[in-house]
Amino acid sequence: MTTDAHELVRTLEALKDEALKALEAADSEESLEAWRVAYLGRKEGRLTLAMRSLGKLAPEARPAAGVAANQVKTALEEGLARHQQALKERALERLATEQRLDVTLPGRPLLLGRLHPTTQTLREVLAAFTAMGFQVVEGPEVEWDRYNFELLNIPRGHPARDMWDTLWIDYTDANGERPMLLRTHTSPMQARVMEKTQPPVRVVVPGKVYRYEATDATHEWHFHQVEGLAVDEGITFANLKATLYEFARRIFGPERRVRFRCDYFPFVEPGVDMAMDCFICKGQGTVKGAPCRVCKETGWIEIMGAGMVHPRVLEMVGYDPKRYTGFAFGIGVERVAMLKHGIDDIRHFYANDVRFLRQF
Ligand code: 2U9
Repeated sequence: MTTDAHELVRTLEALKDEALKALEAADSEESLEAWRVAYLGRKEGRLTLAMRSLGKLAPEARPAAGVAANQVKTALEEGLARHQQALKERALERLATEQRLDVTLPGRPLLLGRLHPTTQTLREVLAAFTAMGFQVVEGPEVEWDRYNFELLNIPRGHPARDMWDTLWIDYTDANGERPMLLRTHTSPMQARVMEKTQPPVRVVVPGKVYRYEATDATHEWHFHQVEGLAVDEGITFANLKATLYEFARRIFGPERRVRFRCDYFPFVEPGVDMAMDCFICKGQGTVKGAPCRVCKETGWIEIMGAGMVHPRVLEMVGYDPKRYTGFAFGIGVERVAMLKHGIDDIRHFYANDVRFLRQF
């Protein structure tokens, strides 16, 4: 061998000693990989660079130096494989001792979400009406005075406005008036539908409504309504009764009976309050001799308001009240859910307590 060849072999031997020593210190997958790149890396690995200089030796010196270089390479590769294997065995040992894994244990159940009770009831109510041919439409929660009140026959300054304690939006128009509000009922959307389309109209409008009032067990400052409207030629109070009777039976049981009594809403004439016989005491007022708490001994539960659309409301949206008649109704969704599930306080719906919510 030439002097150059001897020198290269010595360099290779020194590299081997250094590399194997460094290998002892590598005790993780990452450090083993860093070691492999440093010594055996295909581009910049130190052994790779050293082996490249074999080409610079005299041809007769190459075979012997080449053999030495290959031995070093084999030693490094075997060292690496040995350390990788040892690392794997150590990890397995740790699994078996420190973190015992019982693969026969049943899996942890996934926490499944569910629909809020208001949403469940809302969908049931809507399903009852869509089955009878009503279409579902939704409208804005921020409304104009015109749609929330004026087009519903509740002009400015009219005392009937006191029926709806209103949350006004802090916006003043050119006349110095505050015409923007949070809708107090979903009725404005029925007015919008009538303004845009000609009869026949059969819509139900679900959504959130707002009232400026103190909360207690039966009042919230926001709640959900489903309101409905049917306008066509020849619609009568009999259609109203049949539709709402069918609704009561679908939601509260096929044996339900209903009762209609006069009530006042500015947008209907006549207006009615619909009650159904109590589904707990079957209209008796008592359960096993004790007073029925659900209907407060009356045998009846008031469930919704309704009426024949006021001719002036039809006129204001451009319908001819001599040709068209209609009926409308309004239901409080939380009230229906409270009755169905025996919930005694409307505030539970908005408290976001999973102990309440997971019961439905
Ligand atoms: C138009 C015409 C008429 C909707 C109606 C009621 C009667 C009613 C209440 C029930 C419980 C609201 O949620 S509640 O507090 N609603 O009693 N709503 S008639 O009548 C309309 C609506 C729109 C254009």
